[in-house]
Amino acid sequence: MRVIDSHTEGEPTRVIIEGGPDLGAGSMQERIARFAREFDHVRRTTILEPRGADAIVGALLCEPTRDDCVAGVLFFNNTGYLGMCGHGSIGVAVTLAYLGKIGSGVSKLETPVGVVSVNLVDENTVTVENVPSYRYRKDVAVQVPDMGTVTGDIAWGGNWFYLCKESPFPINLDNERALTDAALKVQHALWKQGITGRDNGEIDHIEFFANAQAADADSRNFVLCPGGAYDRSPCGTGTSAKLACLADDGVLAPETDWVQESVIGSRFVARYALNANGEIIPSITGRAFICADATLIQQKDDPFRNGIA
Ligand code: PYC
Repeated sequence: MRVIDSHTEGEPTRVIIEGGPDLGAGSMQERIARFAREFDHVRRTTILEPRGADAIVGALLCEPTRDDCVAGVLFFNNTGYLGMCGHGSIGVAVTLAYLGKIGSGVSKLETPVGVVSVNLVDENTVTVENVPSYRYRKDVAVQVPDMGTVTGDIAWGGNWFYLCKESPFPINLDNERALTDAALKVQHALWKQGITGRDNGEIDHIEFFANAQAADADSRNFVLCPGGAYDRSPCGTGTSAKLACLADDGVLAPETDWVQESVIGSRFVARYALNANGEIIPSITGRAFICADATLIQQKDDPFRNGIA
């Protein structure tokens, strides 16, 4: 398989551009279900060691079903599949530009949770206009072993998030292990106590927030992804979920910048518009850089050709 690796504000994306599975011509939801059912070994080969790493989000490009989209995109990670991925969409846009498949300006991508647009501002800078995002429940308490009662909001930004206004530890890389362990405990407690998003959607991303470190940023976050890795970027879908909460609380007006710092100090500039139905449409701007243009090889006798599961 030929892959292009990039990172978006530190968070890696690996786009399969040749040799990936043919998932047929169904809807994006049907194709991602087929990917999971019949080709999960491709996900594992692409993301897991010895060829990958836990933090990588993979993207498989396919033919879109809609004429107004340049590509269909299916995102996956070390544990399964994602409906949408903000940093990944920025990585896909920069990859398509690197391959000469898109130029500056707006292009649309079809994902399993809807159409997102990517505006290539320059070869590295992209603004993603995400799917409608909303807060589902505010101030939901969960009992967490060793942490007591934790309170957070449940919001959708293309994935389901539980957003805690307070962080159990200062958000910096020295505390990465402690933050990861705490977020894993919250994630498991939500699962155990049957707390879900709308339609029983599994809440698989956890966010802790704290004050920003840079004077010109609004907030700093730590984001736990479904497979236990933390997001090196401020998380595009997570920042969309945050915007939905801020909008619902009436503390961020439409078309106002919100600068979200990540645990490594990288940043997204985010804002939202209201569509005709009064829904929040987040826009996330960040930068991605190409790191590798590579071929993944599987030799037939390699016992780990499908990854170390
Ligand atoms: O940027 O939306 C995002 C994302 C989700 C998981 C990792 N990054």
